[in-house]
Amino acid sequence: MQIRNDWTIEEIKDIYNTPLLELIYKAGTIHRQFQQTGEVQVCTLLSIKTGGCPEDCSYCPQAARYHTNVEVHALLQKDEVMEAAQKAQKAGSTRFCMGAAWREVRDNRDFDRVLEMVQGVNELGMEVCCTMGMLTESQAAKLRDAGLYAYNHNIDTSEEHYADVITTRTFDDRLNTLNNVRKAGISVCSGGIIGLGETHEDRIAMLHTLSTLPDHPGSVPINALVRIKGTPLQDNPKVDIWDMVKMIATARILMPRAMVRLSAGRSEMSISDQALCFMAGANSIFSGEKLLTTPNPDFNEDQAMFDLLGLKPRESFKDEKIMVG
Ligand code: SAM
Ligand code: DTB
Ligand code: SF4
Repeated sequence: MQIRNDWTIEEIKDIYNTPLLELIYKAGTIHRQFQQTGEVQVCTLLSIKTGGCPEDCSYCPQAARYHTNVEVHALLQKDEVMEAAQKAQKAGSTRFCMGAAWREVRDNRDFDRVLEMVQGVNELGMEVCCTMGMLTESQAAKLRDAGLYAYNHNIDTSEEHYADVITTRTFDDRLNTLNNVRKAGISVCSGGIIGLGETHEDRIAMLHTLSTLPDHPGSVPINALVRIKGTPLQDNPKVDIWDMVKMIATARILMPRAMVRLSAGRSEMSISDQALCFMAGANSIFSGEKLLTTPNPDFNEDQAMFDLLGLKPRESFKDEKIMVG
């Protein structure tokens, strides 16, 4: 099977609507062809600048305009970040992702400090990722030069549903940043959230956008909405595990080489729920007691799950090692 960037909506709809067990089997088969089975990438998040964000993303606890329990915190110091990265690395994590509640990156002293953090974490031998909002081409180049491996920037939902979820920026703004990241030679990490009130067509359209980008993202996080008190989406229904499985399996079939990440929502999932996601082609998780601001399974819990399911953590920079060796 070839890697394709020309998927049509109709083709994706057919895959998405395949009877579920058949879909899991197909995705599992592709997973075996393109990925090392039994291997899961372990990533850890740290919120380096928390809350007070000017955007209105209706799912987000960090938007200043909603009254959530998130405590606002200015940009951390480099040594605090290094301590967290070292702790994550000791626990077996190979990718460290720093999140900032910014609309966009600005060329100021905070950005200079982030560049130093990127350099420091890269020197530990971890894959460094950032998620900080919109980026220009020259900012992306500076991050790359500092050692940034990946940049996370989710498209979140379909283009059509986007304005129902966020009004302070557009879907095109998102694509533009992804383009800047790609042009700088940084690995693109982009996915979305389910449970935002979207239809199945919206989910299919979101996967269409991701799988028809000039290059498939290196990683595709699939998040289940974490319902946060005080946000407009606080009373949305809990995401059904079968919907997560369907999204993961479809993403795996469309983008065979991507790391498909079972992202937010794991603390509300059983081990068997998560096992289904791994069978459907997920091969990456966030581990550590916190995502950005909400609880997540800690390293020990995940180690126990890995032992039970016979999974092992993926080593860092594996793609590069394959290319060289
Ligand atoms: N401010 C930057 C941005 O929006 O790109 C970076 C941080 S933002 C918190 C990163 C991503 O986290 C969002 O794009 C969204 O996909 C995800 N996210 C935020 N709140 C969430 C929630 N309550 N449930 C699931 N995912 C969430
Ligand atoms: C992604 O796709 N999900 C992560 C990470 N990339 C930045 C964030 C999830 C946030 C969940 C809510 C919170 O903890 O604040
Ligand atoms: Fe701000 Fe990002 Fe949260 Fe949107 S998702 S409110 S941009 S921190």
